[in-house]
Amino acid sequence: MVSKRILTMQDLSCVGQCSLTVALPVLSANGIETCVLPTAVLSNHTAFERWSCLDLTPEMENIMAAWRENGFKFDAFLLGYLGSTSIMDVAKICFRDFSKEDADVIIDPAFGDNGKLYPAFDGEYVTAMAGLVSSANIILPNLTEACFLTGTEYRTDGSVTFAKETVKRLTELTPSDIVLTGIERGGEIGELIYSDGVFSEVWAKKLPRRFHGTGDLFASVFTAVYLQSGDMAAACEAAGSFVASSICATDASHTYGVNFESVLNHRK
Ligand code: PXL
Repeated sequence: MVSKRILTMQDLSCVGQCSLTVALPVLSANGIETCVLPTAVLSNHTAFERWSCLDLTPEMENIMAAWRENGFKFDAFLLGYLGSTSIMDVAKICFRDFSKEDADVIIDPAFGDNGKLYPAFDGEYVTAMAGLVSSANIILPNLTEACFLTGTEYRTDGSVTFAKETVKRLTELTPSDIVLTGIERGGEIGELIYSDGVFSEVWAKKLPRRFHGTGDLFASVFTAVYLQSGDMAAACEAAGSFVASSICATDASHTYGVNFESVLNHRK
C-alpha cells in the first residue's frame, strides 16, 4: 500500500510537547509519511517565562529551491504555529509548487487561546493569517482564533448559536470546510463542523484540567484520521478521544504539555 505523504509546516519548539515535536510522531505513528518544514526554532514554547526564536524564512526558501530540483510533491499539508508573517507568503508558494493534484491543505491558525493572542503575536499576524486561510480546504481554529480572524468580541458563555454565527463570518475569509475546536457547553467539550453549508457537532465529556499543546495534538490526530477516512466527524471523535486519554495520562506536576507519548505507545 502506498502511504500518503504530508508536509507539516510549523515551528520546532525544542522543549514543550507542541508543534513539530507532536505532529511528527503522531502522523508517523498513524502510518503517514511525514515531511517537515520547520518555520522557526524556539528554545521552548512561549508559555514559559523565557524563550529564544530563530525565524527560518530564508532557510525555508533554500529548502524549497532544492525540493523544486528534486521534484518533490505532497498529498497534504498541515500548518500550525508559524511564527512570523513572512512565513505565510512562503507557505502560499509552497502550496503552489509542491501540491499533488487535489492536495489537502489543513490550517490550524494556532495564534491564541482563552480570548488572548500568544505572546509573540499581534494584529498584523492575525491579518496575515486571515489571508492565508483562503488557501485552505480545512481550517481548525479554536473560538479565540475564530473571533480574532473575524473581528468578533470573544465570549465564554458556551453559546452554540454564537459559535455558529462566528463560523458563518469565517466563511467570508475562506471557501474551506471549518472545524471550530474546543467549544464548550455545560460539562462538555466539542467541535462544530461546517461543510457544504451544513453544521454538525461532535461532543464529549470535558475534563477539568487544561494543558498546553492539546490544540496541536488535536490537529495532528484529526489530520491523520481525516487523510485516511475523509470523515471529519470521525476525525474529530478520534482526536478528542486521543487528547482526553493524553490528559488523563498526564501527571498534575507536568504543566507544559501532555503525556501523549504513553497513549501513542499504548501504555498506561
Ligand atoms: O501549542 C501552540 C504553540 C506552538 N508553538 C509555540 C507556542 C505555542 C503556544 O504557545 O508558543 C512556539
